[in-house]
Order: sequence, then C-alpha cells, then structure tokens
Amino acid sequence: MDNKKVFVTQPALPDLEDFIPYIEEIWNNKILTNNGPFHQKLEEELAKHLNVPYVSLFANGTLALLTALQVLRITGEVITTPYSFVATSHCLLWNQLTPVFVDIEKEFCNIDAEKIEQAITPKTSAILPVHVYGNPCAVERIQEISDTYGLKTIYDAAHAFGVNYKDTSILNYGDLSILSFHATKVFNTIEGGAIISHDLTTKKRIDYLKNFGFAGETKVVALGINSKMNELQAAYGLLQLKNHDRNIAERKRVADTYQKLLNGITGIRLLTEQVQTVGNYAYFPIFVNGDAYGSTRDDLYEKLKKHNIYGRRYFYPLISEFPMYRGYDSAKSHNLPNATEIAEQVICLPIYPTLEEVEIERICNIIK
Ligand code: T4K
Repeated sequence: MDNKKVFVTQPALPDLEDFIPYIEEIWNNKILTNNGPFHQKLEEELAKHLNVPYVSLFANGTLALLTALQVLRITGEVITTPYSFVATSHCLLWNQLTPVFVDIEKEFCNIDAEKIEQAITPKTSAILPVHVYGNPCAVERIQEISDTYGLKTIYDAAHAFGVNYKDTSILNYGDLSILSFHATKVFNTIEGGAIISHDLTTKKRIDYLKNFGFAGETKVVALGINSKMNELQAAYGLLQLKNHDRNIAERKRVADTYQKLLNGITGIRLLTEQVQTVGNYAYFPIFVNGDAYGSTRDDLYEKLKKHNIYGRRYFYPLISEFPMYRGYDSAKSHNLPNATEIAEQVICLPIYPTLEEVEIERICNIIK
C-alpha cells in the first residue's frame, strides 16, 4: 500500500513532443551556446514574467552568486545567514570573503534584520540574506541598514522565483538578486540560474563576467569565468515558462491541503502566510517540537522514510556547523540560538505540481 516513493520534490516536465521543435531549431541553426537566440529570448521573457529590468542567465545559481559578488567588487566581511543551502556561504569563501553569521527570526526563518547592525565592523562591505522557502526577508529594514552603513545587499533569492511583495517582484529589492533554476526549483532549466540587475551598465558587467570577462572580440575587461547557460537549457526554460502558472496553481493546491490537514496538531508548527506577499509554494516546511509532539523530529523523519516519504531537513545541519565554517566566532551556536533550534525541528514535506491528494492525505495521516 505504501510502496510508492514520494520525494521532497519532482520536477514538472513539459511534454516531450513539445520540446522537439525547439531541439530541431537548435539543430538547424547550429548555435549551441554563447548568448544564442534562445538564451536572449529567455532573458527577455523572464524579465517580462518576473517584472524586473534585467535578467542575466547562468549555468546554475551557485555561479550566479559567485559572479554577483565579483560584479559589486565585494571585499572583507559579508553578513549572512547560517540557515540556508551551503552554496550561499561557499560563494563567499570562493571569493576569499569572510562570512559573518547572524541569527534568524523564527517566524519565517530569515536573517533577523534587527541583529545585523551589531555584526557590522569596519571590514563589512555587504549583506547576503536569503529569502528562505521563498518568504521575503525584512527588505525595507535591510535597505535602511545598507543605506546607513554604505553596504551592498545581494539577495540569495534561489527559492523566490515569482514571489511578489507589496505589488512588485521581491527581486526588485537590494542591489542584485540571484535565482536558481535547478531541477528541484519551482521554475527549472535542469540546471540554471540568473542574476537580476536594475541598470544596463550593471547588466553589461555581469554579462562580461560570465563570459571570461570579454567585452568584444579581443578585449577582456575583468577576471571573468565561464558560467553561461546553453541553448538547450534556455529553450527548455522557454517551454517551462508556458506551464509555469499552472504549476504554481498546483503547488498552491498541495499547500492548501497540507494547511487544512495539519492545522492544529500539537507540537507541529506550520508557517503562516506573509502579509502583502504573493508566494510561490516552493517548499512546505513543518517544525516539530519534540516535547509537545511526543516524538522527535528525527523519529518522525525516519518514520516517514519507512513509509517511502522522503522529506528533507532543509536546513540541517546549519552552514555554520560545517568544518570550513565552524571556526568563525560568529558560527558558535550560542550566537545562533534560533537557527540552532529551527534546524533541529524542520522537515520539508513533499510539494510539487503532480503530487496527488491521496499521497498528501497519506503523509498527513502518518504525521497525525
Ligand atoms: N542558494 C540557495 C538558498 C539554494 O537553496 C541553492 C540550491 C543555491 C543557492 C544554489 O543553487 P544551484 O547552484 O543548485 O542552482 C537540492 C538542489 O541541488 C539545490 O539546487 C537546492 N538549493 C537545494 C535546497 O536542494 P539536494 O542535495 O537536496 O538535492 P537532491 O538531489 O537530493 O534532490 C532532492 C530530491 O528531488 C530527490 O530526492 C529527488 C528529487 N529530484 C531531484 C533531482 C535533481 C528529482 O525528482 N529529479 C531531479 O532531477 O540539493
């Protein structure tokens, strides 16, 4: 009865026959990469769809973030969150930057904006917050701090594709935002990512940096890297975009059913909807308070696995607990009490467009 394996996510795939004309076009014109026609078209279509000024496509979200830090010439210390996928901080170390971890708030699991100021030193040059699970950070407060101290803000918006806050894209906040289009994300190009920028000069610099620093056939203006998206992925992205609204509606259906069935269970906390926000239902985290629930998060996690339900503990362990980070003063758990507690409680339940009601009910019954 329980045989069907249910994973935390499953990419929504377009119909195969719909993809064939795109492949034929690529085969015919023989442009496979390097800012080809599908690449240009996807940048345009995404800018329209997301309602942002400029999109620069990347091979993945990690390279987008790595490059974003170069674009703004970030130096010294960068204030960030320990409660994220490890790529967030890895990009700092790859840029020889020092991560300074600040605790999260417990309501939405984002960096606690009220704790940022006390982490600023003369070496701080930027803030790198994450819109965790697609829920917006305290963007106005973070902007105020950035303005006051002359810092740059780069949002890791890997989870926040299509999220709107106060009638505009959440990607319009901060100096730059990065997106991930990995297969596990709400919008995917198999692997992929993007930097969102707000003026043409910055967009040009991003595009030089992702193509070895070339600004013309023979001119190299920066220590660039190769992080371009290829034509097959860009074409696949254009096709995905056509199905995107339907996919989000299906994700909402799943989230609504979970909300209805899991509401009110002692010891299980769900996230509330953020005010003035249109979300994307990218993740469905629950937080298990072991004492109140009667068994630990890990017991529930293992029990679900025994029933072939493969949730994930995003984000456990905290980034600050990994060997390359735990030596930093800011990584000590007494500095990060909320993040430490939340990382011990979280399970992200399966959520994706084709998840059937019967499976959701099965998952909720196990939890109940
Ligand atoms: N910043 C943040 C905040 C991020 O969350 C991420 C990535 C990044 C930056 C970096 O962006 P990218 O460089 O990845 O573009 C996954 C993803 O690999 C990663 O992209 C994502 N965050 C992270 C939160 O989750 P894993 O190791 O948990 O993925 P994996 O392979 O275990 O997949 C989870 C489940 O999804 C599998 O059990 C089955 C299903 N699945 C997965 C893939 C890849 C499929 O059904 N089909 C697939 O093709 O990291």
